[in-house]
Amino acid sequence: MKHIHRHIMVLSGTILLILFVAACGDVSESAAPDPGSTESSVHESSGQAFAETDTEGEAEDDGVVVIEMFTRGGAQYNDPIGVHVEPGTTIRFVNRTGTHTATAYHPNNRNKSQRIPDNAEPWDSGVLSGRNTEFEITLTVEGVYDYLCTLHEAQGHVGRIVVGDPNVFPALPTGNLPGRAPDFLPPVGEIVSRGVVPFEG
Ligand SMILES: [Cu+2]
Repeated sequence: MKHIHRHIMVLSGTILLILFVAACGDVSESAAPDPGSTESSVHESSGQAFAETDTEGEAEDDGVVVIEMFTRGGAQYNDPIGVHVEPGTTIRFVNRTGTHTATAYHPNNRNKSQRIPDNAEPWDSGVLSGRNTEFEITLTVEGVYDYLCTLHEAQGHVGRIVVGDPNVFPALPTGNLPGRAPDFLPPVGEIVSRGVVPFEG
């Protein structure tokens, strides 16, 4: 019994250490983006400490919302697949497995049809191939944003972000999207009521 107790003590010490390291990694990570504009940047995360954090779309301490990108079980997807955030929120795409992009539906990006608010800056992460490679955007214009992975759009690797009031720029019909893309954009009502819509396959 005594032995088990000691084991638990050691274990919780280890967990505390991991949490501490993760927290420190976070602080150094969060060079705050200019809240007044839509900005993009790509940078490599420093590594293993970050891998311990799994935020599943919930806001971190610094208010950043994390969307993870996966190739797993023959599927390519983001988790969460839908989020509702306040204007000015920074979204951090983190590539966990496989090779992906996070790309706004916009004519600037491979002549895709526009599916983000009129005054919003389109973004394109470019190819994220390293594990834990990150890309951040800060979204200030209210409305519904649809984005895709340029490598796996037809397989349904797409996502939706609702910023503030969805009625400012409502969701567009999905009928013209290729392949399985329409199947993986959650309804705006579900995103707003749940806040975060996890990927469910
Ligand atoms: Cu992809």
